[in-house]
Amino acid sequence: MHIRSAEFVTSAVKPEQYPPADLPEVAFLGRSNVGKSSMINCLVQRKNLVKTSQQPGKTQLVNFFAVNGHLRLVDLPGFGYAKVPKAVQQQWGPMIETYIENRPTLCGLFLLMDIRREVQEEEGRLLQWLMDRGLPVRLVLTKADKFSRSAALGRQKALMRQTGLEAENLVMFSAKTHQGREEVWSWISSMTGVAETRPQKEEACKSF
Ligand SMILES: Nc1nc2c(ncn2[C@@H]2O[C@H](COP(=O)(O)OP(=O)(O)O)[C@@H](O)[C@H]2O)c(=O)[nH]1
Ligand SMILES: [Mg+2]
Repeated sequence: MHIRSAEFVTSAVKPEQYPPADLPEVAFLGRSNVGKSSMINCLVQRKNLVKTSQQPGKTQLVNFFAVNGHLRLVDLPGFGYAKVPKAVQQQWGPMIETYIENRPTLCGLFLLMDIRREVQEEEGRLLQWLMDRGLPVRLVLTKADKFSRSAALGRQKALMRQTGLEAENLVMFSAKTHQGREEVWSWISSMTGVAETRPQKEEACKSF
């Protein structure tokens, strides 16, 4: 995907604060520290559009980013970080659930999992719940650069067994090497119906 523009739109905790439902959206979710913000930055080729953190559990809002003025990427709050106070943790489930159940423009979801970890019970339940909603869901195995290619393929097979997903519903991703970037964009295009938009001749000339 050729990125002509990528911008932060808004942060929300409840539907009244969401942007107007006028563009197709795809959402990213997963445990804190799994690499959601890094993945979005990699997709839009920006270092810091989304703040990444060594300190997990910072993103507690639904964050909307517009790409090329045609679609939005939605960074959902990370779950499962024990150091965050219980009261805050308890808001996350409903925040995610409210967005997923009430957003008419939501076209598909990416559930991120660290390729080095086993599927946790909460991830298994979440995956089932998402699939029960009939939304397209893809599993992204993040930080694939932590393994050699053959070890990563071994992990992919193990995670397919654990989740019952087929190979075409999984992708290995690395924000570091950009592995999986094109594949994820082609999924986003087919989920949203927003095809690759090439720069206009005029725009292409501007860079000279
Ligand atoms: N090696 C490696 N580290 C990554 C990758 N993606 C994220 N990280 C690191 O994992 C940590 C958490 O990343 P972040 O994107 O903030 O995760 P989030 O909490 O899910 O948004 C940061 O220290 C990142 O630098 C990746 O593809 N490869
Ligand atoms: Mg984040």
